[in-house]
Amino acid sequence: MKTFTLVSSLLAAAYAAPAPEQAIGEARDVTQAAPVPIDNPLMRSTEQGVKVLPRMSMTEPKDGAKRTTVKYGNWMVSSTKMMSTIKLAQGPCGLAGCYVTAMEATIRYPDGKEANVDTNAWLHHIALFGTGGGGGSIWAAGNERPTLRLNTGSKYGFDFPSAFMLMIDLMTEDVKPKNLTLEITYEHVPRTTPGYKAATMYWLTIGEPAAKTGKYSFSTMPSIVSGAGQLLYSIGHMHDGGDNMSLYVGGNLVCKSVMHYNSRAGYGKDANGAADEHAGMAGMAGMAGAKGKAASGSTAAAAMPKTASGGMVGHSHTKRQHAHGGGGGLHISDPGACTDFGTVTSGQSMKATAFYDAGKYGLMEHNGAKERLMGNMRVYIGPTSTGLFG
Ligand SMILES: [Cu+2]
Repeated sequence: MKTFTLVSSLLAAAYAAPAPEQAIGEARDVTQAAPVPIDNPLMRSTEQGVKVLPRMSMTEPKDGAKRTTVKYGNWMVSSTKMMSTIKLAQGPCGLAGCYVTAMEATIRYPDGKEANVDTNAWLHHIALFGTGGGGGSIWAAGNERPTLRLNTGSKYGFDFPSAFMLMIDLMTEDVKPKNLTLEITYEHVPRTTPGYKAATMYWLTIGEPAAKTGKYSFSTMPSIVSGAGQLLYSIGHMHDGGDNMSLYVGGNLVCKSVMHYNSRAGYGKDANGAADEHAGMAGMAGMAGAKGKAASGSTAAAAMPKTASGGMVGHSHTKRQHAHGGGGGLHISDPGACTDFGTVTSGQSMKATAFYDAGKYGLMEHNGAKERLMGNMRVYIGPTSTGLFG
C-alpha cells in the first residue's frame, strides 16, 4: 500500500484541485450523536495553542446560527484498500451562500456510531478546496478531527462556496471491510447577519518531508498578509513525532500549536491511562465516559477547553489518533488551537515551523515503512477596516 495518498499529497502541496468527475449529491441530516461529557483536563485549558475547542455537540450555536450535518458519502474500507478520493461536494447553504462560523468532521458506521481508533477506523485526512484565488483552501483536518470556530470572540465566518472540492482519505488496519460514512457538521449564519464579515484563510505547509530520527524542524515558505486583520484561529496538523507547529508573524512567535499525545493502550482503562505530554496532566481524568477499549485502543482525548465564548462542557471523541502500526505507543490525539490571538497588518510575513522529536514520540508506520511527515498550519484571519491601524 502506498504510504502517501492523494489527499495527503494535496494537503501538502496545497494547490487547487482539478475539476472533478463525480456528481454532486449527498443526503442531509441534522442529527448528531448524543454527547457524552468527559472531564478532560484539556477542556479546562484556556492557554493558547494548548486548548482544544469543544465539539459542537457540547455547545450551543452562537448568534442564532443554524447547524447542518451533511453526509458526503459512504465507502467500504479495509486494510488492503485505503479509501482515497476526490469529489465535488456541496456546502451547507446552497446557492444563497452563508458564513460558516464553525465546522467539524467525523466518520460513522451505518448504525450512526462514531468510527474511530477504538474500532480501528481512521479519518486519515480530509481537505476542502474552493476554486477561488490563493489556492482556494477552505479547511482540512486529520483524524484529530478538530473543531474550527471563527466567531469565538468576533463575528466572522468563512464565506462558503455552494460547491467545493472534497478530498478524503479513510483507512483501517482491519482486513474485514468497514462501511464508513463521512459527515461534516457546519454552523452557519446568513451573509446578512448583522456584524458578520468574511474571514480569509492562509495555508502554511512544509510539504511532505521524509521522516528522520532525532529532533529536527521544517519551516514553511512565508506567506504575505494581504490586509490588516485579527488572527481568529490557527491550528497545526502533524504526524506522530511532531512536538508543535509554531506560527510566526514578522518573525515573532504568535501561536504554538502543541500536539497532545495519548496512549493507545492506556485509553479507556482509567484516569492514568493516557497522560498528555504537553498539558502536563497527571492523567486523563474522567475517561470512563469514553467508549474506547484498551485492547484495540482509542486515544480519544476528549479535550474540551473553556473558551472565551463561554462555558463549555466535555464531549466524547472516541476517535483521534494516527496509529499506523505504531505498536501501542503515544499518538497525536489533539493539536492545540489558538483563538483571537492578535492582529496582523498588511504586508507582514507569516510562516510556520514544524518541530519534530522522533526520539520522544516515535513515528508512524504503514506496513513497516515510516510515514512521511506533515506540518500544515491553517490560519484564519478576520479582515478589519483599513486605515486605523495600518
Ligand atoms: Cu497528515
